[in-house]
Amino acid sequence: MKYTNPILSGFHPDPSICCVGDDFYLVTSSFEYFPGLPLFHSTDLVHWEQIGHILDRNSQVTLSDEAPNCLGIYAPTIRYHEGIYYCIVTNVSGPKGGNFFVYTTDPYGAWSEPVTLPFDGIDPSLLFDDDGKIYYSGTNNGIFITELTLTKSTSADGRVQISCDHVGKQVYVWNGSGGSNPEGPHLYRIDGMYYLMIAEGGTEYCHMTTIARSRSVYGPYENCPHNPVLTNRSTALPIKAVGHADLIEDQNGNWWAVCLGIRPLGYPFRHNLGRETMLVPVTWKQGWPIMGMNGDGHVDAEIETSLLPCTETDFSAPFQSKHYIPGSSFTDTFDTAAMHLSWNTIYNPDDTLYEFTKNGLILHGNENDLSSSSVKSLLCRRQEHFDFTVRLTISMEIIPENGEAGLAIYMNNRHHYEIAMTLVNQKRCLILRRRIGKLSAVENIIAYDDTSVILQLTGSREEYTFSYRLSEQAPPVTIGSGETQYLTTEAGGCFTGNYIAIYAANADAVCKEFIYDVE
Ligand code: 6LW
Repeated sequence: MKYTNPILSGFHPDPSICCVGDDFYLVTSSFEYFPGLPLFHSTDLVHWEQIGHILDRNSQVTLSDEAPNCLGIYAPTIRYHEGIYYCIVTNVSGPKGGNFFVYTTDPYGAWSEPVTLPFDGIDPSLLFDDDGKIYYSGTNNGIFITELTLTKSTSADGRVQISCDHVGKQVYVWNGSGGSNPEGPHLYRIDGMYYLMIAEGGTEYCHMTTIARSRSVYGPYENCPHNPVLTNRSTALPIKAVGHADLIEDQNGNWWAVCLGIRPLGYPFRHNLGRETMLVPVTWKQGWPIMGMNGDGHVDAEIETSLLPCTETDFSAPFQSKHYIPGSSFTDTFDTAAMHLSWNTIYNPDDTLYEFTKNGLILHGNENDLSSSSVKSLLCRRQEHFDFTVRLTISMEIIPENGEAGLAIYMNNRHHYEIAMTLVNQKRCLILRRRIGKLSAVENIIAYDDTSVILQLTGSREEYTFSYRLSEQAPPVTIGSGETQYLTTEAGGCFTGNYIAIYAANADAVCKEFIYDVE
């Protein structure tokens, strides 16, 4: 049987996974986007459905505009122990940030309020040891391990409550195998040994996964003789920058790693989809993991294996699910106030900016446009494919001075291309604008009298192309395009991938239909 990487396309970095019976749960980082920590479920490790977000209430997380690009929710770890799911993570957001965990007995339901932990640094992980002890591993100029004492109680309404009563001494145990940026640790107890797996080399093209082991939790840790156990650095493989892995043993005793990786557009390497989630088979030899399809420590784009935990032999039929399948085509007519799972806001949402009505979603634009790093009227979803088409039916009865609303391909507030309805010289028009760092250009202005329009954005590896249509039946009229390569992490991004955004500024706009089409 063959599967393809990534298993989660688009911006889904720092994956962490747990196995509970026949079910797998996976979570990825979300940075400044809300809701935070998208949560996925699978029974075969290849097909994933999104069942929710772990941080979906304002009370759980503050992502204010004090936390601009590259801050916010970093590198989670998900674990299951004695009926409880735990997710531990860092909010890298100044004074309101820090390390914390949330928990639930039902991953399809609500997760708890945060339990904060008194550690500096990032990339926390938990190990529930066989002897009942609980260990925290984290990154703070090196990898440290400490013991946590958690107390479980039951509230009056029957809910489990967990507090952290005591933390032990932080012991620095390993600095990696010699690469830069030792980070992203996960500690495991396997066959009586402690294994500490980390990321090294930085999250760019030298990224790698390394491992060490010890009989004692606090070390000394012995470097794996064939480190890095996983890397695509200095190879011609199409997937690059693999690392930040988490290990899992499935119900059949087979081992797997999920890790992040990127798919550059071409040469020189630039990537626009962010860091994506990959799956690799793992075997063990003399107490060390051997990763990759051929045991060569690489992540291939196509992996042939007979070991997946499923009875299917052919993945060519489309995967069906009652939950949202990430990466699938999708139409939103905004007729329900419950926001579709694929939508994000930047920072916690300001509810006054979004109004669901029977006529569609009204975006109440505040004074902040796409280039503002403050809270703005913007809904966005990940760009999950190189090739896609998006159509947005949007109308504006009145356009105030400086008012505009439209459709954007958005990397961050300093890098975005957009088509919008606006006023130029008091006249209604469609405008195509591109901002790349400090450069900003109006590419085209088309006089347009109607109050309603279908805006279209088509993506390819080379270009983002913008068009409009007067109606579904009318052919699209192209008004311009921009190079994909300038909206890439290498050109001005950071830890996130590109988003497709609908937005309004200084105006109210009604969004009637949004179609993301990958056929
Ligand atoms: C994360 C670190 C990393 O905290 O990137 O790739 C950082 N590894 O471990 C942000 O995702």
